[in-house]
Amino acid sequence: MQLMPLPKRNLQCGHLQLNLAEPHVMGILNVTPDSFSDGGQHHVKEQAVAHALQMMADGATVIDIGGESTRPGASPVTVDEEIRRVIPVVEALSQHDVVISIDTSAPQVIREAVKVGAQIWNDVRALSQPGALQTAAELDIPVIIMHMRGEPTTMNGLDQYDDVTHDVMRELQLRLNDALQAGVRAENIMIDPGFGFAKNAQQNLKLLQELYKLNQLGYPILSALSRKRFIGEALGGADAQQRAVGSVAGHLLSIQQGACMVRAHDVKATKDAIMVWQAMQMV
Ligand code: 7PJ
Repeated sequence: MQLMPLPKRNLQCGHLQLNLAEPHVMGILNVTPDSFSDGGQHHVKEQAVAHALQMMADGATVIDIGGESTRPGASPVTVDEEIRRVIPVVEALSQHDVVISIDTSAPQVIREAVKVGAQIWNDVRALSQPGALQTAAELDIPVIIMHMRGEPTTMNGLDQYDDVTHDVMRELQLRLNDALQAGVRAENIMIDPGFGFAKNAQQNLKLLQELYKLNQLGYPILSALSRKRFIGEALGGADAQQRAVGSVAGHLLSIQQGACMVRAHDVKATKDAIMVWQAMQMV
């Protein structure tokens, strides 16, 4: 495993810059009708935009827009449908002072989104779809490379690890190598352990406990465990709506270990926790 100094740098997102020396909240904006935690209530463009503006007021510096549900067993959507859901929202938000991230694996979707103002490619499939590596290199925008095994539909049986943190790092490194090889610039890369993707509850907790180890890979870390099942299990079986405080706790534990961005549904609570952590850091 390659050892590199901890990167604390700026992420250039189009005309906007994120200073990664301080933690950022990425607010989740689902524009899927079957979204597990929104119940599809933000499907309508106006509602989606209003929700994004509220998250910005609450402290989100990035809005992550997703038009494809990646929860286990979710039915796939066509690229056209994803574009139809996502683009109008990107167009509306691009008028505002916020970084727009697109949660997609489809090169066509990110290309269309960038044309209308999106700045970050958040790919849970780590640039594995046909044409994805080349598209990321060509667009020359920040990309989030997440660890997963298989597909959201098949990943649940793929949780055999010797040492989950070590294996996740090794498999992430392979995706990183491919990205760099294809011409993606290191300055544009963020990494994500992929909580809940081909991992059971114990493995997710182990990854959270050892998240600091991912700093060795040499890229800024995004932690995304908002309202996920393992948080609910740690809470003794809380359903998605009851997982906000547990998610804040998990995100703060991630930041304490070096994560510089957290992807959250509950932006205000997350931001408050980060502000307490920052106040402590200042002493
Ligand atoms: C993740 C994501 C994640 C990144 C989703 C959900 C499912 N993007 N998109 N990391 N999860 N980077 O929010 O539970 O863990 S969709």
